[in-house]
Amino acid sequence: MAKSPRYRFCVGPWNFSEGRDPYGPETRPAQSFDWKLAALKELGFDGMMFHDDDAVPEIDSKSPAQVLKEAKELRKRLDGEGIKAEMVAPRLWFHPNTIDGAYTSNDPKQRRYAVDRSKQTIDIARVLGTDLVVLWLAREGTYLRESKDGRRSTDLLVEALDAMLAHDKRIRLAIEPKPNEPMDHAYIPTIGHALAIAGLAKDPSRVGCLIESAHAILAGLDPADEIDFAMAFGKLWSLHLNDQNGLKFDQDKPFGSANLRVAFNQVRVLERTGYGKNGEFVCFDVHPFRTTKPEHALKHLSNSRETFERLVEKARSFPEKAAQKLVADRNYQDLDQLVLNHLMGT
Ligand code: GLO
Ligand code: MG
Repeated sequence: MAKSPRYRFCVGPWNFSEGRDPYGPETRPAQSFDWKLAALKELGFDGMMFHDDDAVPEIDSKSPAQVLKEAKELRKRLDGEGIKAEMVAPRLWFHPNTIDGAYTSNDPKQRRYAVDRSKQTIDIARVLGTDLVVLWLAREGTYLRESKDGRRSTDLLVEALDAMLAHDKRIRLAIEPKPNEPMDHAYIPTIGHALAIAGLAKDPSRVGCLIESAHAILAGLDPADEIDFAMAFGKLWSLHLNDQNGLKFDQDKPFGSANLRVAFNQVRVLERTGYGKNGEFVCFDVHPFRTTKPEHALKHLSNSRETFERLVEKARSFPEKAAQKLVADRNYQDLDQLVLNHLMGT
């Protein structure tokens, strides 16, 4: 397999999932954190992503001091294993206080809960040795348009960003947009929205973004273009590669599984724009197919990485000169076939 020394790989504990969906229970047994950490090492990955309650389980029942103590213990474990914590994300979509949204809830007490929990996430990130906090704004949107005021919600989101930025002068916030699911419509559906709202924050230089392939596809966009756009702003601080077959629920398929060419173009722009050169990780936000047997439950991760590495090879060996000639001649017909032939290996 190709070696891609520039890239560092990572996944989150939730990517070792058990197959539950809204219509049926788990199809594989749950594994412990230790098992997941060992698996990640065995796969040769370099980092792990954390929700706040992945880092400190049952976080809501613990005192701030206890939370920090457990975070410190985790840091020790990770250092001992040579695994970096890539980011920490506040899980603002499980707790009863987030039922009507978090930062944009109509209830001021619930909004306070969301901001306080996010500040604690920042404290955990600091202990784990990362300056990156990811905000997947899961419930910041509406089930029905009339239930919230979009302008006010934008102001509330900016207020929340400012509160987090003020809490720690070094922390960077990466917004992970997604247009739908679990909401009907989300307030920050695309990278354009994420970078625009970053501009309203008190310190825009510390608000950037994270692109997930499936989320871009769900917005009807090309993930490669989203990557190029974010890189033009110097704001792509993390990446969730996966795949998605059209406008359905969020499928989190293995990278390249649904559309190899779309995957190729993502890798091509990463290569072209130098993603990873400042230490950014390539994360796979993928899940096993529900039918997957326990003994195959790591394949979605190793396969995603294999596809990525092979596409890096394809990007590096792309017949650039021949392609440029066809571009100059406006011969997009043959350019199309050149790409297909290259991918098919002929
Ligand atoms: C779901 C998101 C989710 C986030 C994770 C980190 O659609 O992709 O997996 O990436 O919670 O914030
Ligand atoms: Mg994601």
